[in-house]
Amino acid sequence: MRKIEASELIINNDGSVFHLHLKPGEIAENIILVGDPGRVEIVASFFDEIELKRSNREFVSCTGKYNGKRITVVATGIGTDNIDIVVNELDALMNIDFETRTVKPEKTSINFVRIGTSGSLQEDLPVDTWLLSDKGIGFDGLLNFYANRDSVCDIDFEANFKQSLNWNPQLTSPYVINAADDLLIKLEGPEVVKGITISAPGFYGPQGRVLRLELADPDINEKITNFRYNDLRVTNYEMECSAIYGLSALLGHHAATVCVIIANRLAGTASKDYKPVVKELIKYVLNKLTK
Ligand code: R1P
Repeated sequence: MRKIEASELIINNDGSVFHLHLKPGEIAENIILVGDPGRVEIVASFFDEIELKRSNREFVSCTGKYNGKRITVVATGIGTDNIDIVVNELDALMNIDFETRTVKPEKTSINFVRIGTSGSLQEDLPVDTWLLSDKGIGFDGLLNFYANRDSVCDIDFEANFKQSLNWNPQLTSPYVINAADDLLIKLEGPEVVKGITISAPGFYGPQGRVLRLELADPDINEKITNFRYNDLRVTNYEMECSAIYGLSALLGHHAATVCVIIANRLAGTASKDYKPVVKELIKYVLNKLTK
């Protein structure tokens, strides 16, 4: 069996994994991912019991119990580069034996639910909407570094999207991944709207925002808003969903993302106070996950 070298999976002196500072056995099979490290405390405030809290850089985490079920919450910080670290290290904690540095023969599948914030690309999705992402579209390119990415991607959607947008080859080729059906079923309800989410590798240019710099494709947001494929439309921008879906699909985990819309890019509006709405969404997800 292949031994994973110390340089490839870095284990700290206390036996914890390099960035997350968590040890094997310290994470649950249901994991909530949030961007903002401050959001971990809000999720943990609902727990009936706290088992442990950890923090290193932006990777703040807590494991506890809600409705009698063990749950871990981890802050990823911003961006799909951080998702590469968080999902690979959480998978390693679950599926790699840290003593022998070998992959365990029996794999444990993790449920990842990201609770985030997002900007809407459709006029009829106002601020405060809860948006559950059926698909993630990666503008970030992360998944393209991994073998077999085509086996988990919606290749037809990708081709159609690129053709319809007259894709500028200067931009990284997008990848498209579905959420896990079982988690979508768990999380859906009259309170949430389903949509398709773009994860961008930046907040300004990569989401079509112009402050002082012009865009490589100035019409990109208008083309995205008007794009239709089998009656599907793209609904929102954020910065992590695609990589969570992609890495989960390749590793055999299940993933879903639900975000509060805090800005409507077409109407030019932004929420004055989105935090209470995020708090309500956290409660909603915790209840749905532990039913
Ligand atoms: C940008 O401001 C950040 O907010 C959104 C984006 O995905 C990005 O991480 O999500 P979070 O509120 O979960 O961080």
